[in-house]
Amino acid sequence: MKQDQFDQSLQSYSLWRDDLIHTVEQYQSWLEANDMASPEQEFRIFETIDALRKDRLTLAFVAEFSRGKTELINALFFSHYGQRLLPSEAGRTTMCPTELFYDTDSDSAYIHLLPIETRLQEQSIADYKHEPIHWTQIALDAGDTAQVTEALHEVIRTRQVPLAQARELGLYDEQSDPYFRAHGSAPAQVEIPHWRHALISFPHPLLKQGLVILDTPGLNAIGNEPELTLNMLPSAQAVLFLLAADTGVTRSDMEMWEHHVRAAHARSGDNLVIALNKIDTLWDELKEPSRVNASIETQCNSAAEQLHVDRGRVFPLSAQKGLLAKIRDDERLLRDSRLGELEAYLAETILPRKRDIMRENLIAHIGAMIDENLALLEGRKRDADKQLSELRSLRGKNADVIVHLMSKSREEQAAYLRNVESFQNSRRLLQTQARNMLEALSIDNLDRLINKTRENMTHSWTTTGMKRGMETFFDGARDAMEQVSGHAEQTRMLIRATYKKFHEEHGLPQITPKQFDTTDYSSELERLYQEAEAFRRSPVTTMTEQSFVIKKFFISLVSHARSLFFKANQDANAWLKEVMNPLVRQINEHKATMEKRLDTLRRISESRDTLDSRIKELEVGLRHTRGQLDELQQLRHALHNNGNGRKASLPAEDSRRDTAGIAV
Ligand SMILES: Nc1nc2c(ncn2[C@@H]2O[C@H](COP(=O)(O)OP(=O)(O)OP(=O)(O)O)[C@@H](O)[C@H]2O)c(=O)[nH]1
Ligand SMILES: [Mg+2]
Repeated sequence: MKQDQFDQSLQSYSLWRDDLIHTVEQYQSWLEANDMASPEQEFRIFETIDALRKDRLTLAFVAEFSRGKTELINALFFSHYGQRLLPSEAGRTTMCPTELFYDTDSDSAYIHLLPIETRLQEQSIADYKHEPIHWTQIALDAGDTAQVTEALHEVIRTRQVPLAQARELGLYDEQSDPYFRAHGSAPAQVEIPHWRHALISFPHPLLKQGLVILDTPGLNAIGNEPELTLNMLPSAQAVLFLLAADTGVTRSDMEMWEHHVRAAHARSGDNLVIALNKIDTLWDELKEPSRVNASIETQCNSAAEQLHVDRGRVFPLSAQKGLLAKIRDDERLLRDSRLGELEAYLAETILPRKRDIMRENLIAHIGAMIDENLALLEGRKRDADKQLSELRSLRGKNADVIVHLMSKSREEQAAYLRNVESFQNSRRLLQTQARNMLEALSIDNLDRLINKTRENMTHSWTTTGMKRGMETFFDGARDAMEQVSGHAEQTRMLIRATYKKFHEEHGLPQITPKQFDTTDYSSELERLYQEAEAFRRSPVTTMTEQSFVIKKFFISLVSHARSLFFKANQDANAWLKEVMNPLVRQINEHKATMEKRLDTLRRISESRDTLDSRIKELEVGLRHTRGQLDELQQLRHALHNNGNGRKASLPAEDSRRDTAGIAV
C-alpha cells in the first residue's frame, strides 16, 4: 500500500531533525577543538542536543463520547495492522486518557496503567509519571497482534462501585446521569473507569520517530481531569476536535468546545482542527452524489459557524470507511472517506510549523552562541591586523619611535585597566540586581502566595470561593512576573552601558546583550487565568457538590504555575550566568593583547631581530584566526539554512546581516 502523506512528512521531518542534531554536534566538536566554550555553554549545547533527540510531536484527539476519536486514530495510524487495533465501540469506550508513544529509553513495548484511586491523592499525573511503582504494567508483544488487541482492552476496563465511592472520587454527577433523570434518584452502584491514565509504548514507525497520540475519553472526562485542559492539550502541537455528521453539533459538543478545547489552544488557534466524522451516514445511493456532497458541505459550514472557526479547518470524513478502505486497499472508498484531506493538512501545516518553531529556538540559542564566537574572533583578527601594520611600519625606524610607541601603549593600557576596575564595580551592582530578580521568581515566594490563596479558599471550595482564590493567586503571580520583567530590564540596561563603554573607548566589538524576555511566561500565566475562568464558568463547576473537582483543578493549576515559575527561574539563572560572558572574555583577551604588544615593543627596542620573527608569528596567528572564522561561518550557515529549502550558499557577510536582529 502506498505510504500515507503524513508518514512521509514525518519521516522527512525526522531526517531534518537528525541533520540539525548533526550540525549542533559539529559545532560542539569545533568549540572543543578550539577551546572556546565556557562550561555553561557546553552544558547548554548538551541540553540542546538532548532535547532535539527527545523531541516529540503530540496530536490530541478530543470530543464527546462516541464521535469516533479512537476510530480516527486507528484509521490514521494503525490501519497497517489489518484490523481495529485500539478498542472502539458504540457508546462509551475509551475510559481514560491514553498516550501512545514509543519509549526509546527502555526500547520496549508495554502498557502502564494508573489506578483511578490515585485521584484521591494530591499528586498530579505528571508527578506519577516519575513514579513507576504506582502503575500496573503489562508487557506487549508487538509481533503478536492478537495479544496486543487483547491487552489493549484492559485500558477500557470499568467496574461497579457503591455510589458513595463514586462521589468521593468525583466521578458521579446527578445532572448528567440518565438514570437519575429517569428515576429521580441516584443508583446504588455506579460504573466507573478502572484506570485513570494509560501510557502505551508501541514500536510503530511513526511513534518511533517521536509522534505521540493522545486519545481522550468523552463524557465529562475532560472536566474531571483538569490536567488534560491545563497541561496536556495546550502542550499538544495539534488538537483534533471531532463532531459527528449523524448528530450535528450538539449542546454537549458546544460545552466541551467552549470550556475545554478552545481556551486550551487560544494562543495558537490554527493548530485546532475540526473533523466532521461519520459522513458515511449521509451517503445515500438513491441520491445524486452532488446532493450528498452539498449536504456534507452545509454541515461543515454550519459547524464552522457555530464553533467560530474558518471553514478551511473543518474536515468532513469517515474514519470508519477510511480504516476499512486502507485495510482492504480500496482506493475508491478511501477517496470517498476523505481521510486524505486531513492527512494532507497535518502534513502540510502542523509539521512545518513545528519545524519553524524548533529552528527559531535553535537560532536564538545556538545561533547566538555562534555569533558571539564570531564577534570574539573578529576582534582577534582586528587586533592582529592592527599590530601587524604597526610592526611593519617600524621596519627601519629609529629607537625613539619605539620608545614613543611604548609610552603611548602604556598610557592606553593604564586607561584600559581603570575601566576594567570600574567594570568590576558594575558587576557587583549587577549581582545585587540579579538577586532581586531571582528572589521575585523564587519558588518560596510562589509557595507563600499559594498558601495565602489556599487560606482564602478554605471552607469555600465553591465557584465563588474559587473566584476569590484565583484572583489572589493571579494578581500575585502577575505582580511577581512584572517585578521580574522590571529587574531584567534594569539589569540589561546596566550591561548594555558597560558593553557600550568598552566599545566606544577601547574599540571592543559592539555587542547587544541578550534579553531576558518574560513575555512567554506572562502569556502562559494569562492562558492559565483564562482556563481558570473558563473552568469556573463551566457547567461542571456550577454544581454545588463539585468541591472535589474544584480542589483538583486548583491543585493542577497551582502545580502548573509552579513549574512555570521553576522554569522561569532556571532560565533567568542561565541568562545571568551567560549574559556577561562575551564581554568578560573580550576584556580578558584585550588585556592579554595589550600586554603582549608592550612586551613585543620592549623586546624590539632591545634587539631589532625580534621584529621579523614577531611579524611572522602574528601572520601565522592571523591565518589561523581566518581559518577558524571560515569554519564557524560555515556552521552558522548550516544552522540557519537547515531544511530551509534554500540550500544556495550565501556570501558570509550577507548571511550575518540576514539575521542580525536575532543574533547577539
Ligand atoms: N458510521 C460510522 N461510524 C463510525 C465512524 N467512526 C466511528 N464510528 C463508530 O462510532 C462508534 C464510536 O467510535 P469510537 O471511535 O469508539 O468513538 P470515541 O470518540 O473514541 O468514543 P469514546 O471512546 O467513548 O470517547 C464506534 O462504533 C465506531 O465504529 C464513521 O466514520 N462512520
Ligand atoms: Mg475512544
